[in-house]
Amino acid sequence: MNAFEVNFDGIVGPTHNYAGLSYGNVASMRNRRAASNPREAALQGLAKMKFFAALGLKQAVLPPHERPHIASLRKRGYTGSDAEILAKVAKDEPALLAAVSSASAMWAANAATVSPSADTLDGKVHFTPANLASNFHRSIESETTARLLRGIFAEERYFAHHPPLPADLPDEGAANHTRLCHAYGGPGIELFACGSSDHSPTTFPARQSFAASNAIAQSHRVRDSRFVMQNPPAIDAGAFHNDVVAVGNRSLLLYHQLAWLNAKGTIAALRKSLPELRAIEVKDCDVPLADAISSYLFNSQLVTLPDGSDALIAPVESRENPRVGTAIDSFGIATHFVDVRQSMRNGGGPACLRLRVVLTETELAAARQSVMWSEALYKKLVAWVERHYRDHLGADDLADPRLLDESRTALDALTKILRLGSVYDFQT
Ligand code: SUG
Repeated sequence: MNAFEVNFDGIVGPTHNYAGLSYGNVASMRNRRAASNPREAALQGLAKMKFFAALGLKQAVLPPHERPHIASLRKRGYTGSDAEILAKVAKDEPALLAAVSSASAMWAANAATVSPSADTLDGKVHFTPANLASNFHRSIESETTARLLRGIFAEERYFAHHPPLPADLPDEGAANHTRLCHAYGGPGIELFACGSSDHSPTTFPARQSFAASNAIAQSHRVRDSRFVMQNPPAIDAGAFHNDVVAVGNRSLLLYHQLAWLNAKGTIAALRKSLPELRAIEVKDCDVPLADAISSYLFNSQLVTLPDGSDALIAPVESRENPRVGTAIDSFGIATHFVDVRQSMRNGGGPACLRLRVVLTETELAAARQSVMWSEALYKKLVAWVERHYRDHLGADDLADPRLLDESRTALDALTKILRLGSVYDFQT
């Protein structure tokens, strides 16, 4: 059956800011309290999607989440009107306000793990929203993500939705999940990268647990799942997700030499099932981990163009690093560069911004069409961003009650553009 990879990109939300919330994510830590530009961030994301669609790739959008998330504050004991709650949390717990204001849902690679129907025993596409339990500001995404995915992929004949895993099984979604296959519509091997219980990083935490990856592989009824352990020194260098040190698409796998424990054994085993596997190892002497992480080379999107050729969509930062540039030249893959600098400053590159969903033609037709990309939708979204988004946000602005109103007005308008119905807490 003919199948496609559809990239669902998270639209950057109106409260995009730099709060230094992610321990182990070096860009997030470094840019703490820098001023952000939400308008530019959202437009950069939309420009990337437009570029993808122009390459002939299938593109779709996921809306931002409601932020600041007053419902999370109420769960933590705050009472009164929304404006009163905002004033109180700004005074008593500014770090909590920053956490409930993060636009981190833009990084849709962390929204869920998706297993295409060709990989699963029941022939359905399976979804598990990530619990993102390692960071509070991210953990509050899973409920809305679950609601959105159920709304977009509603047809029970084709789609199976699982609840997020319990918090003691930390799960970061597709950022640690790579599907390798001969053709999108044929059976795939699902490779899960996770922290090793025997070898812990010394500085930063491993965010993905083996127990979580294993639970997902089981509940999705994946025919062929494999597990590879993240290399603790890579996590300590800032590879908080696997997609910071590896990327794969169909039978092409690009990975850093220090990404995994036992990379060689893993590749050899994969090759037994997928003989045409082309695994490109980038040596640490050519691109040291620090350069891989600062340039986000591996956070490129590796895609198959309509003519069957491969293309790499890399962040502009990787062009600016000579060692990385030389490595890219050696791959022999057509490479395009995109500017998502606003997101990059929080540790989110091109690949972080999208959730890959492989769908057959029938499944694609059964999904909600109003979130699928078109030139008309692009124009509407640009006008919407220009109308509702600020071009400057500092840490103190998060306490501004007008920002809450502006964000809600913007999201209310967006649900109409995307014809999503009421998906936010403030709408119910
Ligand atoms: O979870 N940054 C995100 C970046 C996620 C990148 N995603 C992938 N690699 N797939 C994170 O660390 C920073 C927010 C702040 O500091 O304001 C943040 O959440």
